Amino acid sequence: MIDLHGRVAVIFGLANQRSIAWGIAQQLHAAGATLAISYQNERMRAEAEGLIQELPGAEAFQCDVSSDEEIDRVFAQLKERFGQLHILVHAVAFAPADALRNDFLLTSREAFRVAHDVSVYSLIALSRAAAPLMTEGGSIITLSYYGAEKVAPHYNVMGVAKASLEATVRYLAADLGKQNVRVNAISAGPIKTLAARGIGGLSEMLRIHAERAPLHRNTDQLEVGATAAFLASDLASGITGETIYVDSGFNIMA
Ligand code: 0WE
Repeated sequence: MIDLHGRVAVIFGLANQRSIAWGIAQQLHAAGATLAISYQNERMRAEAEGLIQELPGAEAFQCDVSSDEEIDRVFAQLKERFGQLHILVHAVAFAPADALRNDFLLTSREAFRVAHDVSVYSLIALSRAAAPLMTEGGSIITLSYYGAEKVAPHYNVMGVAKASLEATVRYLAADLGKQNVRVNAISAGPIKTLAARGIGGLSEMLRIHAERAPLHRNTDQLEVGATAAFLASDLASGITGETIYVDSGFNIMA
């Protein structure tokens, strides 16, 4: 069993019970980590706080990662409350719905900007804010998707943003290695989350995924959470800058 007792983790991206952030929170909690969990805004507050209360000792924070001021404020709160930090989880992505419906060719400058700001730049900003608190070394974990590598229908500008995110993981890993902070991505198979719900044809995607994947099933949030717990732990002390697939093996198939 992975042991994260005495480690403080902050998780960004909790929306509801289906969130990958929630699967990760449950597994880090089971491993004994002290949790701070952040949700985006007032609208998400009631649902997020209800869930966070289910994990004894976990504390709720509000932060919209597209705001530098809100990031500064939440890390000041984390410093005050915990003093130091060991684990940062970034489970945040957004692109305007239009950009995921129309041809990629039609991607607007604004949709490109928003997708990269929310889904990629936020990892840089959060890592910079977290690094000074990671005085005993640390582990930064983000979420990617196969559409970063291969063209996934309708994933469009998100695929380009995830490619940028995976490159960002490597550049951050190179910078932060000197303070023993590791940075990795988990590339999860498709999962029915709030972010995926809006998309047409998700059920068919899940079916095809389960059919073609070596394990002949879909991936769930707790499996992603288990890999996050591993990456957060000393068992992964030699792994940084990597993208690890947790997708029932789908990505290896021709
Ligand atoms: O990364 C994701 C979710 C990305 C996402 C989804 C939405 C839908 C609603 C980002 N922004 C938005 N904005 C919205 O307005 N996934 C890996 C899940 C996902 O999203 C897809 C997928 C899959 C899989 C979008 C199109 C095609 C496949």
